[in-house]
Amino acid sequence: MSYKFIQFFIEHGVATVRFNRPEKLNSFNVEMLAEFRSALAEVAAAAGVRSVLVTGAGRGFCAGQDLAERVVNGQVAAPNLAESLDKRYNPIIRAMVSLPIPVVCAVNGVAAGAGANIALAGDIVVATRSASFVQAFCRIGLIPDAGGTWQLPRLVGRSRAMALAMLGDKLSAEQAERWGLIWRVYDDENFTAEAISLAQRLAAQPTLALGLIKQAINASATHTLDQQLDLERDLQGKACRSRDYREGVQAFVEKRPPRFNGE
Ligand code: LHQ
Repeated sequence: MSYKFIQFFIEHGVATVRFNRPEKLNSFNVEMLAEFRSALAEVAAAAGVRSVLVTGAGRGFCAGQDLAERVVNGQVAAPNLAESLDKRYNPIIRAMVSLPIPVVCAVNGVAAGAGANIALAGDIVVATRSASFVQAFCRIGLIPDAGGTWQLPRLVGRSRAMALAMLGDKLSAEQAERWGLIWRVYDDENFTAEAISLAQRLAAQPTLALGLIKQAINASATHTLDQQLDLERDLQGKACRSRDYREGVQAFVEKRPPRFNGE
């Protein structure tokens, strides 16, 4: 499929989605949401894709919902945002989380509203030093959506989650890294190269095991220790039957780097 508001390409096992409405800080219109969802479906169906890189063109990552779309003839139209979440945003979050390969969100600039929470749905989130995160929802009378109320307290604890959501202040990438909201900040001049290299490194890892790691860590959010021990037993039972497990151990005893093929 060809896309108008995102760029999508697969190279060396990495599928890249770049939001591409830079003049609107990559805010989501209906078409762009549909395109992002379709690209994620392409990734899920493609053979040989072993990691995903989600980033933005220009000075923003994504400013959330395109608010201009909500205004008709100068008036804010009576919206059904519940339907918009059900049909558009929630399937995207579910698709990102259920992909059995790592998703890197490379936050190249401001990430606001649903744009911030789509970033946080990534498995590894990195940001350029000048980037920022804004739970902008309360500024316009909304609540954090796209998984924000689930992610924030788990990532930074209740007190910080509450203040971020209720005040809607900009959080710098550096503070986000210090708080554990994201994995790492890179300097602006190295950012693109570092993000690509991270996605490529993940694509060369034992993909099947990485998918099982993702499943286990995500499940832990709602599991007891007993349930998690059972899940680890079941998933390790799968991991040890993979070709990459045999290769990993073989390479270790032969004192050479492993050559994982993802199977
Ligand atoms: C924008 C936007 C934008 C349109 C910047 N829309 N044009 C909502 C409803 C439906 C269902 C589900 O859930 C949601 C979820 C949401 O995402 S609600 C939250 C929506 N997002 C926001 O409230 C953020 C609005 N944007 C901002 O607060 C600022 O633009 C930030 C803090 C992101 C960046 O500030 P600046 O760096 O000062 O940039 P700017 O404000 O000058 O924006 C640059 C351009 O981008 C500007 O256009 P213009 O033609 O004047 O140059 C903005 O109008 C446009 N833009 N965000 N969401």
